[in-house]
Amino acid sequence: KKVVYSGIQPSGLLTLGNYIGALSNFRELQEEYNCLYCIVDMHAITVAQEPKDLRKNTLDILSLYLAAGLDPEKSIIYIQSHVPAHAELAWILNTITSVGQLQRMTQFKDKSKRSKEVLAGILNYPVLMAADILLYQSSFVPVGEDQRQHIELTRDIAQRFNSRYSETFVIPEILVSKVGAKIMSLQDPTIKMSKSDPDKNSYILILDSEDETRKKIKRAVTDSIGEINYSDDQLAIKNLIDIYTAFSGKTSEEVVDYYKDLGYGVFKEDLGEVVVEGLRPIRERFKEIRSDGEYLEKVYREGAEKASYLANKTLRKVYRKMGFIAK
Ligand code: AQP
Repeated sequence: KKVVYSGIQPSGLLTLGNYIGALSNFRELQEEYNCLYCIVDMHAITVAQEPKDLRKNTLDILSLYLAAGLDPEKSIIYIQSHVPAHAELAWILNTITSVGQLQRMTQFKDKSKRSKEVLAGILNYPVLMAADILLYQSSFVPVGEDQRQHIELTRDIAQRFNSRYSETFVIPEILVSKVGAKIMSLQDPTIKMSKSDPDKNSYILILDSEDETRKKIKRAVTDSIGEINYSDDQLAIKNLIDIYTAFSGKTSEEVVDYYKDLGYGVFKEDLGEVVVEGLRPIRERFKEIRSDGEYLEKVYREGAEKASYLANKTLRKVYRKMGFIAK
């Protein structure tokens, strides 16, 4: 079976964008592939984290993984910092990665623009991501469209290593969802929905209350055209249709056909219900799972053990090929 790898940062709770673009696809992949789903705490610290929040967020994301149907019997679910091989391989890959290429990454440019001081961790973020993926000989990486550039870089780094030291890494491919690979802000449809957006109305969190969810959808910006179309001239409506599609399984044509002349009010009202219904099972399971600390610990311990075994195998191979003396 081929390997699927993905991770989510425990940097604040997950948005509808994270859910539609990434998490909602994870469950199905478990049937066909050997999947590893990581909580990437070492990535999260590339922006300042309050230690107690990081601790809480990490267990929240783990619980959300489980609530969304990830099964520790089928997949390896673990916390990045529990497997030191990630940091070790990242160091190695840093030695074959060009600074210029890292500086051209859109995420680096955006994030460094927003911060007073540009830290090396933000620049090297994609190298750690490459290490995550390459350690497990992953073939597919289900992530949102915003991560495409980082996957390209991972491929470059892997190819560079392979050609210098002989075939070592599988060259991974991005796997983007058919709909909703990029969910946009509810307040500005030209930027992606992001949990670090200062405007809370711009995103819906998976763990928002049902009321909040409905309200945020009601408050979402639209336009003055007044007709429902799936078009780049109506980005806000297009985004809402994508969200509707992701939760209902209907196509965008079906949604447009049905709502075309019903007006934005009716559409938003129904969309609120579709999202609330869609998230309800996860929200309910989350509460149960999150309160069972013993179970969570069992899951992440076992996950770390399985992941370490695979990661160390690759790391030993890498060290040997580079000329390090085995101990
Ligand atoms: N708006 C989005 N639409 C579709 N997919 C998205 N993803 C993120 N935003 C969207 C996907 O979610 C996965 C996990 O993301 P992450 O937490 O590792 O990092 P992120 O992309 O930095 O998420 P945010 O919400 O934008 O966080 P901040 O605000 O901290 O930067 C990835 O697969 C990502 O593609």
